[in-house]
Amino acid sequence: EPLGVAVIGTGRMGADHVRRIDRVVSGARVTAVVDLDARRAEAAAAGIDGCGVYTDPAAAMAAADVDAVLIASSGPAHEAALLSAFERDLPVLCEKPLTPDAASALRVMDAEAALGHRRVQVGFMRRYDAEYVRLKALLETGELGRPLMLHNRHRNVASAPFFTSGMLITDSVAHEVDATRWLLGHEIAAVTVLRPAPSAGAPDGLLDPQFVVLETNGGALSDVEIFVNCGFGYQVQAEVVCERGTARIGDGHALVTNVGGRWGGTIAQDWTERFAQAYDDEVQAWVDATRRGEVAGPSTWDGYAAAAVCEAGVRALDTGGRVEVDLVEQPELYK
Ligand code: ISE
Repeated sequence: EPLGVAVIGTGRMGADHVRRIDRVVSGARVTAVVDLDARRAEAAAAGIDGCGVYTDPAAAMAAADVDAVLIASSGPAHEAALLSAFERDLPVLCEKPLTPDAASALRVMDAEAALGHRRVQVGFMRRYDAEYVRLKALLETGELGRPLMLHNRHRNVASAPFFTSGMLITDSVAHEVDATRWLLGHEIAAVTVLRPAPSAGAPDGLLDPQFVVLETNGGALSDVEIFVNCGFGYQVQAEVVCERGTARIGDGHALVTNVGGRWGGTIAQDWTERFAQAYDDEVQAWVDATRRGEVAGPSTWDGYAAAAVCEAGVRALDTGGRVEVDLVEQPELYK
């Protein structure tokens, strides 16, 4: 029996995940879609045999053919959906951010801990990207020595109209927060945010780009250029500098052309393109683990830690100062 999945939220990511489960992933089918906008939900369900259409997440979760939940609604709606899933003890793949701030992430973590077992995989898809996976494997060999610095660049063509200056951190740099913690195996202890005069290409009032410095409890520095209105393409690059060598990913040199007196290649235009394979592998891994009765991948603790770091980052942006990150003690369940 394939896993029956309810997809909550049918915006850009949700609609992409519906297509993915329907056509790419094996062992699962979409049995329900949920959106506050019933017409959008209907459009997402069109062509999928027997797929229920709902406007209320809890109602979808109560359906007999729903075995698991993929949450892809907006960040502020995640907490309620997660708590409803816990009430039914349903496995969840929750898009990042887990929740928008540390206090709500903590409530979610407490509720999961009360179940006594993990139920949530958080959608930090970079952990499934082939280049990131190779970088982590290389670091783990120890060949390069201890990591000293990680330089990250994160560029989007254009930001959505609802994007705020804080969202450059909570929505975008959240990925580098997780990648830094995962690659280095450190927690992030403090955040500083610097910024140049905003780009003329950014919407009025949006502080874009920003330069974020993360200090880890393992004595490493991770810096992030976040530029969400760069205009030219979607780029995610990382270079780690270790005691005996460096390693770098994201140059996108898979295909280099020489033509008309120039050499070059193309640049992806958004994350669904750059990370297409990572999303496929992430969702497949979630389905496979769920069918085995297991939970793997980024945990609620990872989602909480990212939320706490991002919250400190937004304070650092607002105050111009260095803000320390205060994490609760890690519950046994996540060790
Ligand atoms: C978006 O929500 C994502 O998660 C993308 O990966 C990121 O590049 C973008 O900046 C975010 O807004």
